[in-house]
Parts: sequence; structure tokens; C-alpha cells
Amino acid sequence: MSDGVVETRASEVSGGETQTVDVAVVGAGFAGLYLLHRLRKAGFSTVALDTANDVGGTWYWNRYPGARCDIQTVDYSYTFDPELEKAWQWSEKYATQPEILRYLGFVADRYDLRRDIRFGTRVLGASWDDAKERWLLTTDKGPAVSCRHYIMATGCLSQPKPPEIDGVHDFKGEIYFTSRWPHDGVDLRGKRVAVIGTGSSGIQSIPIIAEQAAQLTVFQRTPNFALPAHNGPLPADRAAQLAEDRNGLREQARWSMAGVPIPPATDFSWALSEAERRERFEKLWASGDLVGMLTQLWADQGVDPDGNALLADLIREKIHEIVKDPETAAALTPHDHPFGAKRPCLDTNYYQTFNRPNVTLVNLRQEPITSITADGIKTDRRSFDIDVIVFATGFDAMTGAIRAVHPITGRGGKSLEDVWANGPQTYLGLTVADFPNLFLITGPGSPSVLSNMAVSIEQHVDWVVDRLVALREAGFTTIEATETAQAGWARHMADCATVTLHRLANTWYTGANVPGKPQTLMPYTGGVGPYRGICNEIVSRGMLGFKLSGPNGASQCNDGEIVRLQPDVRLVLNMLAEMNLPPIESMGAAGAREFVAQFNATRPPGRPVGEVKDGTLQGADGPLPYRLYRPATPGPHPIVVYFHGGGWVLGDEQSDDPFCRDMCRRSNMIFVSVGYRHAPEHRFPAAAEDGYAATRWVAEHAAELGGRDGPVLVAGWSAGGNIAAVTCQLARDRGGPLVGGQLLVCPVTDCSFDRPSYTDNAAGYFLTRGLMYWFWDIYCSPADRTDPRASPLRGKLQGLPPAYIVTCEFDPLRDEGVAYAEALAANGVPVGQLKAHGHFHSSFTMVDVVITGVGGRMQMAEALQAFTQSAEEGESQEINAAAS
Ligand code: NA7
Repeated sequence: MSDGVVETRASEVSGGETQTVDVAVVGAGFAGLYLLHRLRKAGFSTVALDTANDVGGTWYWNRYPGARCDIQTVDYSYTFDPELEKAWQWSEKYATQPEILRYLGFVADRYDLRRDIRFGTRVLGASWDDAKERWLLTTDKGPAVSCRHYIMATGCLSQPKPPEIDGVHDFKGEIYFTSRWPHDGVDLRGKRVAVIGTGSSGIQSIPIIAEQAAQLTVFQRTPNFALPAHNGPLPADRAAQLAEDRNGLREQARWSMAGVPIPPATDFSWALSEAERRERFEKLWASGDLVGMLTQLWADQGVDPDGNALLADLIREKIHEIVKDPETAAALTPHDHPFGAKRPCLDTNYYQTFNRPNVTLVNLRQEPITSITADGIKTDRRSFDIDVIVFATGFDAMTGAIRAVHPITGRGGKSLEDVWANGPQTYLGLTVADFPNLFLITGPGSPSVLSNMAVSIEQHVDWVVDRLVALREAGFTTIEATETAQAGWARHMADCATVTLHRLANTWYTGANVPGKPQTLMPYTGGVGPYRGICNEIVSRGMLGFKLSGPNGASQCNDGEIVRLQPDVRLVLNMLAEMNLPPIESMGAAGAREFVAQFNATRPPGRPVGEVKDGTLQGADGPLPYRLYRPATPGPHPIVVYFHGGGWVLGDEQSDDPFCRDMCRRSNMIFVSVGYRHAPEHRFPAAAEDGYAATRWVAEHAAELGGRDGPVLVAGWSAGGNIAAVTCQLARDRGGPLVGGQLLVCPVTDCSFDRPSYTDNAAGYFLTRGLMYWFWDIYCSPADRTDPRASPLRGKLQGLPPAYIVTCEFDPLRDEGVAYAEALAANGVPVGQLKAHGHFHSSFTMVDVVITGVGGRMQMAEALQAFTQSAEEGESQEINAAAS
């Protein structure tokens, strides 16, 4: 078919002016092609529009030398049709751009898709007509399009960034953009070539350009991490796996984090020796697997700066080994971002290329480009005579291609440009409130560029087309995200982002590469599998967060937020729900202890601290075990007496081990975790009295324990928080010891069960109302419960040490923790509060599972430090007062 010819078999053109279809799609790349196929099968009349003259999307345009896929191409393929999978064989592990383009052409032919595509056609604007409930698209060629649904399959990296360098128009030589490389290729032989940019496009093309050009000068602003691709045939083990269980692997990819069927590492870096870490690294370096290097070394590599630095250092070492000139090696070595926070690259001989005599690296951090002249490029130090400039300067990513269709006008004349003025707002990255029947495939807010695009595209397309079918069957004509759902998604996105290290890099993921672009992390970082689960849950919960409407006033709106929990809390709770455990209270005390011991044994080990030492201290009625955690820094250190959780029934001085280690490191304080006595063997007030006695003993033995002069601090979680709070009251009333501050994490403070959090969070968040009843019954008779040693909220609250009280949104104990904080404040006690949204009772003690708890623990550590600081200031004031 020739360019621009409009085939109307499946649509109507009225008066030559407007083409009327059910669904219009922009883009004929990976997403657009699959959309056409699915929509057509579902019986929708459809047209796709693309500025290119053929199918391929990003693979149509990015024809620069060396352009390749950097996810193994067997994974970067359609999976919707097993026959298609049989009919196409990839020739290499990482296919070249021409091969991928041939594949997309093959798909278009196989499903006869070209007949519904208007090539060489740009959409100039799109506006929603509320009365007709249709979108009208104006185009630069051929008829306008009227459609019920408008789907943008415009890709994430399709709008090239302008050069942004003065004098480009003065240049007399040739200029090329990697993203718009001429179809006939470019002859660079004998020429002096400049490449500006060292992202994937630069890193893939530079080694090949260096082989062709007489002289190559690479202008690098930010060095990037690159790994050798070791391309070749598909590795035998992958080929065998696919042959054996293709469907299983495909399903694994769909539910994985990155859309690739490889399990992430579960060992933490600190649990591996240096030799083990190096061995893992060398294996992955040799295998040439980007997703593997991003996920398979150790569990903390993508979430913790320290774990990441171990890996980044190993890559830095490799760069210095490969590049012979130390100055060039140093300039090529990234130091300004964690590995993976900026898109790392797969290369073939990239670093080796800088050993060639005809290649020069210019470090723009040291000598920025001042202008492009008629003859070449000037930095603030020197001039380079150049014949050809290649801009590998990247894209206005994620939002660029969508906003290039301008204006997009939704309900009530709202412009998408205005709605997104401070960054993209979407629900799921798929829809936008006030823009009915508009869908974005791999839009901002979806896993998109942090995933295998092929897997994400299929999921999006299937979800959208299935919704359109369901809408049609239910007789609705419009579908639109609600504001509540959209705002909730933004919050969930932000929660997910705190887990990752993307915040530590300026990248196109955040819009930092485009001057003036609002900066916000655009892709969804919660992972492909969890995202798929969320999309499915929206459907099973009656299209939560969507308004649907139809003829004769038919409407449905099930408003709400799909994810209110922190992302990792959600995973933990889902996992626990799947385990279908019997209620802990049904196990009896001995059974529950056994269960907790087994459960704790499966948890990752805590991080190393300076020293961990077990000992015995004097409790209220005999010796008690304790475990001491000492920081690695030189002492003496302030001491925190810590009480573990477990409802006065479960746990011991070791059971909050990861929390104690983490807090010891963060606060730089000694933690002494006390093995206080438990019910039912020792009912109330044994635990409370032990807490007080242990604190007194620690204060008296502080110097021997390596503690600093000054008051001790107390801390506790859950029932341990109760004991810590009670200890402060007893210490005040019994003449010491001096307590400098109390950190109460989700504490039990009262025996009343009628606060809303007991009802709101009665079940489903691990600590249930039933379990709390059981704990109370075992610990304390109803008559004793109002004793302040059981319910400190009922005690006298004046004159207590400063407090920091942490409560979690999804915890039955939330409101009594808040009540205690408010009551303390009302009684003149300095109180800090952390009301942790999206967290559950165990969030902060599940240290290496609930990563989103890090921020909270940092605040707790700061609160502990502030306690000692104010205690010291108080002491020095007293000394000064005495002196004067
Ligand atoms: P990228 O990854 O955005 O890389 C663009 C490169 O160009 C990067 O090194 C930029 O440096 C550099 N750049 C951009 N603007 C300038 C100016 N004005 N002066 C000097 N250097 C500049 O784009 P790619 O096309 O390589 O890759 C895009 C994605 O495609 C890739 O991540 C894969 O997902 C596939 P900066 O880092 O901004 O300092």
C-alpha cells in the first residue's frame, strides 16, 4: 500500500472529511500493532496513525549503527500467539535494529495490520466532544478522525530532544541524530566525526563509528555504566528452558518485577563474603545480561546505597582495567549516580574503543561546549574541527510524544498540557481524569521503561481492550478515572519511588535531561507483576477508581484508591494471606512461640554492627538475659534499653534482632535488648517490673557496658513500647534511674478497644483485634488492666522524659499510640510523632523486607540523637546555672 492511502474497510469516512471509527490509535510500533490486532478481533472498527512511512515505531526511527535491543530478544517478543512464536526465530541474543524491524513487519503482514494504518500522518490535535462522547482528531494529511476511544501508543522514547547548543545552524558539515538516522545509512569514512551524548545510543554507536571515521571525538557530559553484551547466539541454557517450558517462562515474566523471567537475588550483600560477591559479579559480567546485573547480585543492590556501591565499585574497577589511559578511564567512570538509577547500557567494545588512536574523549564536566561553529565544536578550552556531528542526546521521554500531539483537550475544555504542567498525572499510567475514553499505553505512571516493554505492552493492551469489550457489553459509552483514584495513584507512585535509588540520579526517568521540564519520577517503580495484580484487582473490585456512563443517564462510579498500603507492605500481606495461616491465637502460647521462632528463622539476617554480645542482668525477680548491640564506631556511646514486641507472651531478647542492629547503626548508640519475663508463666506486672529493673541495672552498669555518661534512653515496639512507657513512669516515681527519652513504636498504651483503629484494622493486617484480645487475656486480668503499669495512658503523665511516638495507619494500636502522644503533650512532655501512612504494625521491625520503613527508622534514630543532645544541653545548663 502506498503511503497515506486510507483503507476504510473497517471504518467509515463521511463526506471525505472525517473518518469515523470506534477506536483510533496513534503509533504503529510494538504497542500500536498489537492494539490493532486485538481491537480488530474484538470487533471494533479501528485506524492507527503514524508519522512514519511504515510500522516499527522506535525501531523504524532509531537506525543508527549498532542499534540493538538490550533485553534478550527472546524475551522482547510478542507472546500472544504461540503460532507466531513458532514462526519466528531470532538470530542473536540481542537482535539488531534491522532484525527487530523485520520482525515487526512480519507481524504486521501475518495479521494483515497495514490496511488499518495511515502512515505518514501526524495527529495535530485531539479534542473530546462531550455531547457526542467522541474524540475528534485533526491530522496533517487525509481526513480527520472521529472515534469513541482514543489510544496513544506513542512510545516512551520517540520525541527527540532538541540539540540545546548554540550555533547548530551555523555548522557547515553534516548533522545527524541517532534517533532520526537516515534510512540509507551514512558514509563516515575518512571523516572527522563528533558524537555528543553517551547514553545507550551513543554507547552502542561509538564503537562502530570509531571503526569507520578517520577521527572520532566523543563529547561526554555524564559517564554512564555499561556492561559488555557478549552478543552471539541465544545462550544454550535459555534456548533449552524455552524449548522445555515456553508458557511457564512467559508467565513468570508477566509476574516478575522487570518483565523478564529471572528470579531476583535474595541474599543480602552483607551476608556474602567479598570473594562471593566478586564471584557473582564476574559471572554476570561474563554472561552479558543487563537485567541480571540489575537484579541478581544481592537483594539490596537496588534499594540501598551501600549495597549498590559494592556493585558500582566492581564496575568501576573493570573500566579502569579496560581503558589504558588513566585520565580517560577516570573520565569514563561514573561517580554521580548509583548503578541502575540512571539507565545503564549494554555495549560491544565501548570502553575498549577509547584505547584506539583515532578516538578522543572530551569531558564536558571539565570543559563545557560553548558553541558549535561553522567548522566544528568549541569548548571553553579548545576548538575541534569536525566534518560530521552526531547528536546522541536522547529524548523528551515518557511525556514528550504524548504532548507532541497538541492540543489534547478533554472534558470541559481542559488541556492536557495544563493538567500536566507540574508533571504527568495519571491513573495507572493508562488513563487521565477529565480525559474520558483516552488511554495511554506504557504511559507515565506505568512500569514502562523500567520493564521489558514487550511484556508491559501486551498487559496494557489486553487490559484496555478487555475493558472496552466489557464496557460495550454493559452498555456504557464512556470510562474515566476519578480524581481520587488519580491522586491515590500519585501517592502510591511516590511510596514506590522511596524504595528505589532513582531519587539519587538526574535522568530522563525524572525529566532532568530536558531543560525546564517538571521533575518527577515518571515510570512506576513497583514492578511489572505487582502492577498487573493491581490492574486485575481494579476489575475484580468493580472498576475501582473509574466512572462509567452510558445512554439514558446510566452510570457507575466505584470511587476509591486501589493501593493505600506501602508497596512492600502490600506484598508482605499478600504473601501472608496466601499462606493461609491459622490465627496465632489458636495455637496456644507454646505453639505461637514455636511459630514465631520458625517465622523469624526465615527472615534475612540483620546487618553487621560493631559487636553483638549476650549477657545477664538483674530483673525484678532474678536474672534476665540480654543482648547488647554496639556500634562499630569508637565509644563510649549512649545506651538505649530496648524491649521487644510480642504481646507480653512471645519473643525474646533476640527476636527484634534486625531492628536493633539497624537502629544501633543508624543512631550510633548501644542497644540492650532485654529478655523480660512473659505471660502466661509470669503474668502482669512481671514484664513491667522487669522493664523497670532492667533499665535501672543498665543505668547502674552503663560504664561497664561501654555507655556514655548521662541518662539512658528506653525504646520498645508494641508490648515492648508499653513496657518502655511504663518504665519511664516508674523511673520518675521511684527515684530513678534518669531516663533521657522514650521511643515508643506502635505501643500498647491502653486497655480500651473502642477506638476506631481497632475496628478499621480489626483483621487483615497481621496484628488482629482477636490477637490483641488474646494477648491481653494472657497477660493481665481485667481488674488489673487499668493499672498504669498495664495502661500507661491512665497514669500520671507530668514530668516524663521526652517521647517520640510512632504509629502506623493500618494497625489496631494506631489510635491509642496517638492518644498517648496527645496526652503526653497536653501534660507538658515534649513529644514528636511519626504517623506512618500505608504501614502496618510490623513495618518498622521487618527491616529488610519492608524497605519503605527506612525513612521512619531514620527519623527514629534522629529522635534518639535529639534526646541525648537535649539531655546534654540540659546538663550543661544546670552546670552553668550552678556555676553562676
Ligand atoms: P539518553 O540515555 O538520554 O542519553 C543522552 C546522552 O546525551 C546523555 O549522555 C546526555 O548527558 C547527553 N546529552 C543530552 N543533552 C546534551 C547536551 N546538551 N550536551 C551534551 N550532552 C548532552 O538517550 P539515548 O538515546 O542514548 O538512550 C535512550 C534510551 O533508549 C536508553 O536509555 C534505552 O532505554 C534505549 P546527560 O546524561 O544528560 O548528562
